[in-house]
Amino acid sequence: MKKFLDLGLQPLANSYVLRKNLHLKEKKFKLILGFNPKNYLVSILNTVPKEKMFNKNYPYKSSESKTMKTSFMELAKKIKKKFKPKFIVEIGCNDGAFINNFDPKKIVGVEPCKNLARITKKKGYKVYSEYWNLRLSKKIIKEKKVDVIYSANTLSHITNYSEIFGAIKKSLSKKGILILEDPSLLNCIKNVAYDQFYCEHVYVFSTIALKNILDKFGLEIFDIENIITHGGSNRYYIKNKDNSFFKINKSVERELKKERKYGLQKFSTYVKFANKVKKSKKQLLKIFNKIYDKKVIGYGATAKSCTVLNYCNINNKHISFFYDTTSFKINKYLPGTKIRIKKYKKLTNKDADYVFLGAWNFKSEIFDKERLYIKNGGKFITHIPFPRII
Ligand code: DWN
Repeated sequence: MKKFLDLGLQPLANSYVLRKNLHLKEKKFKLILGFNPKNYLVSILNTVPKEKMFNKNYPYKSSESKTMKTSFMELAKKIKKKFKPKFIVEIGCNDGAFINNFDPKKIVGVEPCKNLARITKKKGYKVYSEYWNLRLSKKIIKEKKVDVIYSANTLSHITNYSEIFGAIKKSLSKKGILILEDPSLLNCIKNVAYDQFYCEHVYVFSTIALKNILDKFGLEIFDIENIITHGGSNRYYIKNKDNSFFKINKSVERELKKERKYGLQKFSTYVKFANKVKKSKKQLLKIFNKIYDKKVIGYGATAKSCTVLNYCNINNKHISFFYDTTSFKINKYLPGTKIRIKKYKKLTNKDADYVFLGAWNFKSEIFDKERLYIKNGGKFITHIPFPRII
């Protein structure tokens, strides 16, 4: 593994701190990014045990954003029309934002975070509150194999990818497919979105690396969609190599070409990226220092914010508080930086002169919601694709 970027000592991104624990020392780990010259996979070097991150206190809920709900709804329609599955499994079903577009008789979820599994179960769905692995997959396919396995923003969180893909391969029916959706490395590198890396994101996949990994399991990508979620993601349609029901679409070669042209197979691309990240840090700090006497708040206490703020040494002296809609985060404090999270209220110009966009990936949705604040001269700070005031 060749190292290319050191993002410093970081706390666990989704471990929001309770007020009573503010005096305690947080556990931190070294966030270093590396490139595997053999299969071109980009990953973090020090992984954290899954039980420390994905447990009954996991605070992130997919249903908090209209963008995500719409994206899931549209995909569900497409799956029903195009693939007509009799049995679907969602790995990482979170609070049911995708699953609830289906008949509960046709779909089951896998969600190790018990607080989220409980929410999805309450909606009437069967959920295995366990980590996805070979043992669980055997239990699920006891009666029938799976026509569609769907997983959004989850597989890149699982350290042992051999077990994931091995279990998926064995679970698919003859016509069965895997639909995998994750932030695209190409967009991440182009947008200098270094905050896509934190303890939970073990990998950010490129198509080139994913293809190399899948190859080892006799799996192949047969279609790719570029989608807008999470700052630009790829939705990969994957099948067993001996499944001849689906032809390989031109989109696959097109995506590979785009990535090769940008140089995602070369280490030098990541060295350039690391230099841009260092410059981005300086520029963001410059902005915060320039407006040190203004009222600044944050919007969207994301896991991504944890990386940016801790890496750039921005804390509760720079940002008074964050607004967030997620019940599990409210009245807690951002890890490391100890910035308080308050229950979301529509922005007013009395609230803040500047608003740091933690959830930059939902910029359109947020700007639409905060039209009045913007119309009255309110400003946002973003670091994507480069630090600036908008
Ligand atoms: O992969 C992951 C992604 C999918 O979700 C996880 N590892 C953890 C999490 O990452 P994140 O926290 O960076 O994700 P989001 O989706 O960018 O988080 C958005 C946050 O902003 C949520 O806490 C909800 C909040 N929000 C808000 O307060 N008002 C979001 C919107 C759209 C809003 O209008």
